Amino acid sequence: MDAMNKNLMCIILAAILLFTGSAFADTSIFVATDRHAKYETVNDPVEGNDSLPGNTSAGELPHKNDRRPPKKQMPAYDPDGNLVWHNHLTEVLSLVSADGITPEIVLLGGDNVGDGGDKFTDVTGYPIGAPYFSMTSVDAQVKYVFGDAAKALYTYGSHDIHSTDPYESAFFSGPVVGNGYYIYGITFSQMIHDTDEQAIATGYYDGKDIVDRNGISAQTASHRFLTWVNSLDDRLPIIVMSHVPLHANRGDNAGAWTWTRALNAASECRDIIFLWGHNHTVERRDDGKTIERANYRKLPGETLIVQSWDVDEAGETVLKRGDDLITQTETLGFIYMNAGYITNGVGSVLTFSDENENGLWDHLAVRRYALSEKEAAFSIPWVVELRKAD
Ligand SMILES: [Ca+2]
Repeated sequence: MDAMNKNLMCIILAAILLFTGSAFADTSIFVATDRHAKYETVNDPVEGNDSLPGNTSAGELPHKNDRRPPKKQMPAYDPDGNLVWHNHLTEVLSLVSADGITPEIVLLGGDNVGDGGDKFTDVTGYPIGAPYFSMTSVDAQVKYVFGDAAKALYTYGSHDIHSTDPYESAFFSGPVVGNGYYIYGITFSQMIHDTDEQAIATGYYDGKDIVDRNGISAQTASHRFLTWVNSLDDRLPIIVMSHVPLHANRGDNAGAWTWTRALNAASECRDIIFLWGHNHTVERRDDGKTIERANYRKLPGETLIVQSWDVDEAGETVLKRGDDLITQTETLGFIYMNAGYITNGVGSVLTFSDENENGLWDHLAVRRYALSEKEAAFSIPWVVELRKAD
């Protein structure tokens, strides 16, 4: 389809929506990544309590002396009311609730783990700090604040390998229908290059998401994404949650170029907001030297340097994982934003509004909720116009 026909299709779809849409009140989504719960306790030791459903086994707990001092943290509860891990999730969610906001969806983008330090390794022996844990403890925190009013969605991150839950019931990828928008989840393995699928077959990567029905590489997953987008008869916005970012820095997202082009193609007819976590160097926003600070938020029209790959003379794909990264510079058609790190006490609330009451969202306001004053200084709301559905 050439560009003119595509624009024509956009206009026709918009006209249909104008006559079928209905007005609805503002709606919000809470987004964050990287929960990284600690073994720390406030006043109720977890050690020895092996009755917590799917959450601990005594053999997986570190020695008491390994525990770091308690910080100002609210407790997390499992569905039976037992005190379990401690992290900032309930605290940040409580800030949102105190503001009178009950989000329609709580969207957490991976690394939902407890903190195992260096005690747990992946199949290559690399320490990934991923103890056994249950997603019920994460779910309990969301319910602790919002009850059943907020639907919780979790994408799979690089530290979630020892989740004791079945992958399909605990995590999601692909599309979820929201109130006048879509959510789209991308798992950790869906950001790798398809050459690495062979590595999965030989056991190089064994994350739980290798069973994901929406693909286990950027190539297969982004193809399914575009197939889904092209099947839609609307132009509603999409909130994309990927644990791994697109910008090149750590050498661990060789599928980023593939996804960037797919998201740009989809952005021709609809507004897309891409959210990410994983790269913790972005947490230190006062560190002017980090190259990631410039990638904290990008708007359509700005450029992003993404990790890519080469093809050698024999036609074989060349991937680089170290400092000698292979990159491409792409102009973004979509909004690119760090979701916030629960580890650091930061989350974001995205609020859609329909000022002209035509049943389509006109603006998206993004607000940070942060436990520390330093991060709160970045919480000034910013608003983008959602033009493409009209
Ligand atoms: Ca509107």
